[in-house]
Amino acid sequence: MDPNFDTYQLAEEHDALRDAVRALAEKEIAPYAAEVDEQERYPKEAREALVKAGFAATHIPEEYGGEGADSVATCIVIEEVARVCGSSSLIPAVTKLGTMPIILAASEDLKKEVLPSIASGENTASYALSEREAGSDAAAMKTRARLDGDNWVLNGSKCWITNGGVSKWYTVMAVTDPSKGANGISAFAVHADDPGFTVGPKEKKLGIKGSPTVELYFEDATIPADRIIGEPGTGFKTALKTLDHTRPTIGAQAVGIAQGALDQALAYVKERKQFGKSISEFQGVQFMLADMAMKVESARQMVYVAAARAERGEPNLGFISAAAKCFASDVAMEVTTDAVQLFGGAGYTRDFPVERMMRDAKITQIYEGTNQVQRMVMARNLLK
Ligand code: COS
Repeated sequence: MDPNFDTYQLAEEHDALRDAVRALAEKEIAPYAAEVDEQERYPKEAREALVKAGFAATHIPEEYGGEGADSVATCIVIEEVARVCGSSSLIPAVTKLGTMPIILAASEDLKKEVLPSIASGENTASYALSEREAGSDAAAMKTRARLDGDNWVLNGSKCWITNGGVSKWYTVMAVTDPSKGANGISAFAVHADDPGFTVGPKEKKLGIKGSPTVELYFEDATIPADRIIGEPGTGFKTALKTLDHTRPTIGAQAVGIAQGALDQALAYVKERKQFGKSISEFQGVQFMLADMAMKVESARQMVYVAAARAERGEPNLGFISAAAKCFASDVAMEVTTDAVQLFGGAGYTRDFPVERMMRDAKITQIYEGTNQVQRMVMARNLLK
């Protein structure tokens, strides 16, 4: 056997991409991260910088004007932005989430209608699956869509819509045949200007405060018939297939937030002196740092494997995408909490970024499916 050790590593292009995104993130996104959080405002500087550099929606295929970057590359972009600002990393992450149903299942005409303006950075997209009474049990949704001549007419509401109000395009799942349960749900592309569609006020959140989270309302919202994504009744499967591709991106966001907190902690413990020496000389501190770095690296590897498998179009992505998201987000919560601990009292103040990172990490255990749902998905895959 002649093992080829070159195969289990990132491509040179991935390393170059990381360097480029890290440089941009540190120069053009990090300086605004605290302000974006404090003022709960959209990170417009990050959006502009990402668009200008071609990093806002790298996953869009070249035939629709995009970069055609592979899934690992898109994870690297999200990870490096998240390392300095969790809110800003949702620009590439949620745009992938909002457009993936279209990329996976829409007609060629609909792809051509939606994707180019996302690829250029002119527009972003959001994903609308959850409702107030249908969170983990997504198939229990109540929003209805009925065909009326040449139009679909939608009624109901969606909630927890990340970057809602900013996005121009929304992938919306709605019931078209209530007698068929999950197989009576269809997916639609809704535009912000469609009549009968409105956006509610922003939620007041613990973290990712720079990313608006809103409700969407559909009151006889009327869209052209050809804005259905795929065949009627396929919307729930498209929604779950989408999550198979995008849960690794939340894993990437979590890895980035954790790495950011670890880097801050490493710098701080070298500077901070107690008992007449740098606290980095204490073995208790060293063991914490080692554990933090070990967990971040494990999470990173799992995220890239999940993304690579999604990129190859492998079947049965359920286990690995859920595992990557779940593991990485649990790691992010642990590592950011430990980073605050290493900063001591200073870590609990907004003078340093680790308390923001700890607050931002929490959502990664909740959205794109709670980590309890991820464990359900993993267990179902193990037992089937
Ligand atoms: N890809 C494609 N199809 C899938 C799939 C996947 N990954 N997983 C399941 N399906 C299919 C099933 O095979 C089933 O189809 P058939 O009836 O034809 O066999 C259908 O989809 C429904 O699946 P299932 O019965 O497993 O659905 P449940 O209602 O039990 O829900 C969970 C499954 C809980 C996993 C799903 O509702 C979920 O992921 N919930 C969390 C939602 C979420 O992530 N929300 C966050 C929104 S984004 S911020």
